[in-house]
Amino acid sequence: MFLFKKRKEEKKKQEQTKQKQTPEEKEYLFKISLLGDGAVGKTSLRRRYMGQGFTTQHLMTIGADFAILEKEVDGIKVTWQIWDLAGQESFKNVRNMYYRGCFGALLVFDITNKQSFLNLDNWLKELLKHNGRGPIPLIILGNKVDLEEQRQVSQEEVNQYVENLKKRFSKESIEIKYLETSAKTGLNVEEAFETLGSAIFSYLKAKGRF
Ligand code: G3D
Ligand code: MG
Repeated sequence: MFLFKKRKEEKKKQEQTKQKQTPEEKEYLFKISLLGDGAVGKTSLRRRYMGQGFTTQHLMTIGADFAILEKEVDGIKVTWQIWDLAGQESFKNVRNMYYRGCFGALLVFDITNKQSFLNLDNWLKELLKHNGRGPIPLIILGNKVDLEEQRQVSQEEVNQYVENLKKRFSKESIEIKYLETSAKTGLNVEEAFETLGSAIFSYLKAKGRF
């Protein structure tokens, strides 16, 4: 009886300290997913961002990789859990685990491949269906901008798409942004993840979970 009471008191104390922690002292775990057709550059972007010193686990049964790394966002320590499809972009049986609980997503298309842009909506639909959290921050990435001369998707049409999404989710406290990247040259790759990280913090603040 006494032990039970003591444990309860300890737990209460722990919870109180947790509440008193400032954002700088708390530890954040951000699960995010890279979405988009095969060959748009998801894995390359992830590798480019992570550089050296990360661990990737391949989950063979679900056809996905996930990597864990620590990087600061807005001066706050964040443990990122970055999910990436392992070459099986149609993976009907595993999407639950892939999407469930994500705090944000990078929706990637290839600017030299129009169809990969048109398919973004399907990826988004999937995410919303299986995420279990409702709309979450989204960064749209037009990748392979180093191949500008082969461009098939204009910035105007992407901006239009983004504006429509913003209207669609105007009642939600989520940010949606568009960036053009190159996993080859590294252009905007850090920015893409950092922008998503900041957007996730804003989302958590709006939900009172910061
Ligand atoms: P995926 O994970 O979305 O399937 P990958 O895509 O990262 O495997 O990339 C598919 C191919 O596109 C790879 O070429 C990769 O090198 C290339 N790629 C990825 N990002 C860029 C980019 O920004 N610019 C250019 N020029 N190529 C890119 P290979 O030949 O290895 O299949
Ligand atoms: Mg890949």
